[in-house]
Amino acid sequence: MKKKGYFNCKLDKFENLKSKQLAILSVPTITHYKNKKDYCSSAPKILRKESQKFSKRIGSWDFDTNSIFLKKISNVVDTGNFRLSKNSKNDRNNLTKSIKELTRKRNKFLVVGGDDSVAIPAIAGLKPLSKIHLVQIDAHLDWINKLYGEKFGRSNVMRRASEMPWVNGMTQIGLRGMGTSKSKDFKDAKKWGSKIITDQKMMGMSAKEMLRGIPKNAYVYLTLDLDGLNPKEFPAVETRSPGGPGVSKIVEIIIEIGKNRKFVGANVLEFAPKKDIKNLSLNAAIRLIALLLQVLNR
Ligand SMILES: [Mn+2]
Repeated sequence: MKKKGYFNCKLDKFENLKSKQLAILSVPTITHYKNKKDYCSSAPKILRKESQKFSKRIGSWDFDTNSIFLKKISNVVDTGNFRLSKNSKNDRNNLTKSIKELTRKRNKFLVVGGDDSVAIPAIAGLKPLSKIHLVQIDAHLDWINKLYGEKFGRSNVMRRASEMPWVNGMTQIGLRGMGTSKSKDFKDAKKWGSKIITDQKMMGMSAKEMLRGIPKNAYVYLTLDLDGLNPKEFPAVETRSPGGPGVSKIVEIIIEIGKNRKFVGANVLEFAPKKDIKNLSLNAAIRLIALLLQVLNR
């Protein structure tokens, strides 16, 4: 039997992508902190396999988008598993090159990870679009300059993004509790102009209010760290942060990004399969990936 991709979409080589097709890239990891264990590089394969069970639902009614579920799946191409070398700098460059090629040709894309470090080379690849607004959903600020001697790890994401001239703005949603960020990191983020919507602030806010202020002409990229979700709905993360938005709130935000905006791509990162409880997170991740495919593929 021929191998298939997410939701049984076509699985084909990156080189064979045609214009306007929506590409899925699976990236197990990129830049590991040397003192940390691997906890999510198996995620893309597990998610792909699970999503294939839902291919039976293609044609069902999707109540999130009020449309037929994955009606345009023929336009989606799974480009397989990103090949990693033993050198994270090489891997970053290769991923950035691939994403640059996509953005230059105006292909929309979804990156399935992998840990949050995957976001850095992905955002770097958005360069050809020149004006990008990032929407980050995360329990953490990720503005640390260097951690454990590394500048491209999962806690350095938004700091590195802020240094990219094509990143014009960012909205950071869901921050709470105490991460590893210091007050200087927070001050730098504010000074740079990041719009920070903490868990406390977002209570009672609609997605529309949260995203107000994103310039109408800007391209929007969503970087979703799944630990941004409430761990009672999404326990399968390395660092469980009590509180935070549930799946429904994330759905609302994704739908809102897709409205009247140039939504070019997204990444879904930090699913740590071994930490899951009764497939709660697996199911939630599948719903969010399906929604992103629906919204990006319009
Ligand atoms: Mn995080």
